[in-house]
Amino acid sequence: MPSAVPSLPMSTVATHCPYCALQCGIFLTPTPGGVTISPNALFPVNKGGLCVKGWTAAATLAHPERLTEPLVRTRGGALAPVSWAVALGEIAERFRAVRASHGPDAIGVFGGGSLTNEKTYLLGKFARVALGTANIDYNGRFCMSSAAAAANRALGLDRGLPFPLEDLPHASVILLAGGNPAETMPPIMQYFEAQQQNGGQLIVADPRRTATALWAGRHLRLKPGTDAALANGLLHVLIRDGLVDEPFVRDRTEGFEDARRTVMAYWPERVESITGIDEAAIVEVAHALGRAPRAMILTARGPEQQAQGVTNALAYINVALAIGAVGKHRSGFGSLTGQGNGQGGREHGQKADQLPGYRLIENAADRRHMSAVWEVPESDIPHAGKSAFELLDALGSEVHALLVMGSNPVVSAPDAGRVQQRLASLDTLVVADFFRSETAEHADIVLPAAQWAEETGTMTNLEGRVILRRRAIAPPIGVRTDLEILSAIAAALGRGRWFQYRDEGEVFDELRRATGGATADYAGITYARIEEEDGVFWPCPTVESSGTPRLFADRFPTPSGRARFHATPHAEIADLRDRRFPLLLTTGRVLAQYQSGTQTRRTPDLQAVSAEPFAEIHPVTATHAGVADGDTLLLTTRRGTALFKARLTRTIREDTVFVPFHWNGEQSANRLTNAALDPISRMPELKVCAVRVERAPRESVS
Ligand SMILES: Nc1nc2c(c(=O)[nH]1)N[C@H]1C(S)=C(S)[C@@H](COP(=O)(O)OP(=O)(O)OC[C@H]3O[C@@H](n4cnc5c(=O)[nH]c(N)nc54)[C@H](O)[C@@H]3O)O[C@H]1N2
Ligand SMILES: Nc1nc2c(c(=O)[nH]1)N[C@H]1C(S)=C(S)[C@@H](COP(=O)(O)OP(=O)(O)OC[C@H]3O[C@@H](n4cnc5c(=O)[nH]c(N)nc54)[C@H](O)[C@@H]3O)O[C@H]1N2
Ligand code: SF4
Ligand SMILES: [Mo]
Repeated sequence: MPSAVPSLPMSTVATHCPYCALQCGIFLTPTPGGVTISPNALFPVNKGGLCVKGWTAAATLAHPERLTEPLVRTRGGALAPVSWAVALGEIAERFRAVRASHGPDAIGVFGGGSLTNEKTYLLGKFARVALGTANIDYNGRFCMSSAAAAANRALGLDRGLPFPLEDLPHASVILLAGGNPAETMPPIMQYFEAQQQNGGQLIVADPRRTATALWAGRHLRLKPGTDAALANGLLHVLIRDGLVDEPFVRDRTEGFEDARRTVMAYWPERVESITGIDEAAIVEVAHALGRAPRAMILTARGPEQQAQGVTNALAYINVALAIGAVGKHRSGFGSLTGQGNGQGGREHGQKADQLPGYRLIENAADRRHMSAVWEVPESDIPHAGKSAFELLDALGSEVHALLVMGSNPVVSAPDAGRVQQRLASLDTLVVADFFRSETAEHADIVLPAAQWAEETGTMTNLEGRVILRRRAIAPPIGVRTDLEILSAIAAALGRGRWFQYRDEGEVFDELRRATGGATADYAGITYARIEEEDGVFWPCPTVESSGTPRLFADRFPTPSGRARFHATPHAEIADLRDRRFPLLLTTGRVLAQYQSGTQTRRTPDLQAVSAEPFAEIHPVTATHAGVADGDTLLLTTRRGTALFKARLTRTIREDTVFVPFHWNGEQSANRLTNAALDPISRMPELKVCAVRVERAPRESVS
């Protein structure tokens, strides 16, 4: 059905890749068969670089499996096409019924970090103003909520990188903890390459010698779940050897005593026994950081996706503060955001405890501001609701209807077997997506949504740079944008008055008003400015402001103006090993697949590279388990089982097995993972649990 994408008589459009947080600049040229993609060499972030996902992103637009009609589940149990009027009527009727019998909080909303800022904003407004529910959250809880919570506590502000990527090449030493950007955002490697060419050192802490670790001058192959111990060990050595930046600690921080007392017990020998990293290496890395004129510490999902994710991130921040790196030019602490709009996605109100611009839903002044912007009484704005996993876990008990927009939790949520059961116990599941994702397959109503190239909207990349995606082609006939979908459901519920927008720009203008004066202030950002200036960094309070590429130079936005050290004792992982589950399982990504795979498993060129998941296992461990390279492995955890092809490699620790999470069914990593949550961020422990590995019995290998 190539005609599914009628191309408009438009010329080449400068826009951005639909996938990760780098938001590489691309050119889209409409052609009779669809569109062609080429890199935008002038865009300052990717500078002409693209990864294989960006190059192939057009494949999802004219895809034969593209949803083009709403679907409603029939009495017979199948999903059948219906008109928009029928689908919207059905949603309104079912939502009203749930509300009548269980109250407004019984309708949940689950969003995602791939949604534009406009969608994120409108989804938050839709939940509070159209549905009146407290229960809205999003997949970013599973992504970097730990880093966000840590940055807020320690630095007073959460912006993934508080400096632009152009600072990286000037850092003398970079410690990258638990990130594999050579596969997860390849064009960023040009910055690390330039850093090394300038004589800088890159140190990677990862249980696997990844493609990124191969680039690094030094690789710390730590045991999964031990980052806080490593960071505490580094701080211990910095203090012991007189490498703390005392003027910085005195003038710009508080709470150093809390950190000092904690790390006293983390002498290198003990840290070696916890982390598996050589005592000498710990001392050398501490010295390298402490002596570097410009040091950076970057974290990614490795340390963050743990039940002690906030502690891990705070422990790394302690080190960055102790050496005086934070707020210093071309130095600092940052977390690499992941999803296309992982940054903006958490700023504009799809988190259970937040209103747009990082306003807090429990703060009276913030509520008053939003009541004025939304033109609703302040008392009508709900209070804080449940966080992502808690929301999913309440399905069928407290929450009876759910709208999912921009996530595929059947594949991506921890302990996915349990999540699947919960979804099945709902009265009503509504999913808006481009494809019949695994979650859409469980839905009662599926709504066909427009994709990135078919609509306009802003995204905020990993640097805090707000960029603009321009519509290049029309959506297939029958498909609506998410903004249109939300407005239409609101109208069907009798709340249309609050959702009248001419176009995306009008939603953005309301977002600017909503965030004016808030922490993540977008008031001065306009579509025109973004295009003229290659993006604008928030906070940007006025149209005269040039935006803020670098934060924390003079003060920290904490009550005292100082950054805060924390006590960060290392804890055991939540799901401990024993004789039955003797190994550690960790999970992550591969280059040619994206997230739950809805888009990339439908892209033939990517399937050609990575059609199937695998389990990385050390040859010594494989021998113990009696498995050979290429065997089908049965992985069992306390939650479930899954099958993966064995990939024997000496790049992984002997006690650790790695699997990617992009697949479903028997190949689902998340049937194995542990939903133990971080007490502060509510982040699940996706990065570590106990596992048993054996060769799959014959009958399960079909
Ligand atoms: N190709 C591709 N690119 C993507 C994505 C994708 O799905 N596919 N997703 C995007 C998104 S949303 C995100 S969040 C980013 C994620 O980007 P990354 O954080 O780079 O990706 P991950 O593979 O999840 O995890 C990084 C590394 O953490 C290591 N690790 C595991 N356990 C630990 C531990 O306990 N401590 C430490 N220090 N390291 C550990 C893993 O071995 C892995 O190499 O990627 C983005 N880019
Ligand atoms: N085991 C394990 N699990 C993990 C992780 C891990 O490292 N290990 N990482 C976690 C992380 S970091 C993340 S970010 C999550 C991501 O996991 P998910 O939340 O599942 O994210 P996606 O797979 O991107 O899901 C997006 C879905 O929404 C659709 N979609 C994309 N854009 C839009 C849009 O604009 N509108 C609409 N209506 N639909 C859209 C896509 O087609 C897809 O079906 O997974 C988490 N799960
Ligand atoms: S690095 Fe990220 S933004 Fe760039 S092309 Fe690849 S997926 Fe797209
Ligand atoms: Mo993510």
